[in-house]
Amino acid sequence: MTLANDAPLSRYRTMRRIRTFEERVGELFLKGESAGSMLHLSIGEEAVVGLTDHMKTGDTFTTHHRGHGIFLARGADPMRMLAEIAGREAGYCRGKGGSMHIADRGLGHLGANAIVGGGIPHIVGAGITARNTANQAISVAFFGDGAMSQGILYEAMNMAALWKLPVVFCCINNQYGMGTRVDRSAGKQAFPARAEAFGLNAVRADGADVETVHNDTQAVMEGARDGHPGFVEIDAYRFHGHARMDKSPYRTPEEEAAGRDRDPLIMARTTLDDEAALNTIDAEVTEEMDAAMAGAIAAPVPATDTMFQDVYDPTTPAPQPQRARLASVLEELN
Ligand SMILES: Cc1ncc(C[n+]2csc(CCOP(=O)(O)OP(=O)(O)O)c2C)c(N)n1
Ligand SMILES: [Mg+2]
Repeated sequence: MTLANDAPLSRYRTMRRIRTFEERVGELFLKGESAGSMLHLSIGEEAVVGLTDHMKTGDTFTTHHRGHGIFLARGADPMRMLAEIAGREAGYCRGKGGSMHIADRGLGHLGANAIVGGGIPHIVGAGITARNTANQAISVAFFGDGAMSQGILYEAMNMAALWKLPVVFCCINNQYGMGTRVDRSAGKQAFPARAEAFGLNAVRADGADVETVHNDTQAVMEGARDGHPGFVEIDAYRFHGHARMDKSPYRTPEEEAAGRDRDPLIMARTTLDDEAALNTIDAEVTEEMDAAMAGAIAAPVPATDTMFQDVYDPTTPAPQPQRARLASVLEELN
């Protein structure tokens, strides 16, 4: 294998890890092992790896509610992620954050956020820190097309441009915000032009092809490191429903088939054209994710007397009404 081919193959592996991980998340729910049903799968959006491959150790990021794949691409341990989603003590937030509030400062993950657009302003703060400490880090906010209609995005882009912050706003446009197609929520879909109007470098990349995403986002990512904030739109398709319970009755089978035809994994397989190497990667990833799944399911849940730890700031008064209520429920059960 040539060196030049290593990076695309490694990007394929990361995309395969995301795809298989998300399939296991779905299985976790079916087995009744997930903590809740609001699980948002990023299947179809794996080509974001083309952008995350421009990030380095020390860079920070925030994600929206559909951020499992991004965190995996930034080095997350799939067992600890599945444990978090399953509400186990071994999870990244000791099982108390779950899929939509996962965070890990060590890996630069400043937090997933269930509020549409909620994680966007945080990167302005992270960008100020990076600029003031001159640590060469960039901060990236990942969000969906739904956040393109949130006012906070425009305040954040303006401040980033004004203060020349090393940040990138990355919109993963999967064509839907819950059941609303993007052309019914955006007056005009020229999203990069909106960012350019604020003074950002901006680009739209084809999310069906991870190598195109990688090439087309390079200048914006490098520009951000030099203090010129950027905006990237990755054009993708949400393969499944909004969350586990959504069967997408608002989409036609024809539309879904056409959307799933733009599969970044199939595109990468075709481009790489190395059946044996790709099949080996697939088998290794299956083994890795099966082990992660088994480890997460076997992990213990947090002890009930730690229920409020990590949830409330230790300096705030204890939440007595909830504690008392919980104690009485537990007493009844015992
Ligand atoms: C401020 C706010 N409004 C509404 C919701 C309910 N909500 C949850 S996800 C979602 C759709 C988000 O769509 P998008 O930003 O495109 O992300 P996607 O789910 O497609 O990844 C909505 C409206 C919310 N969580 N926050
Ligand atoms: Mg969307």
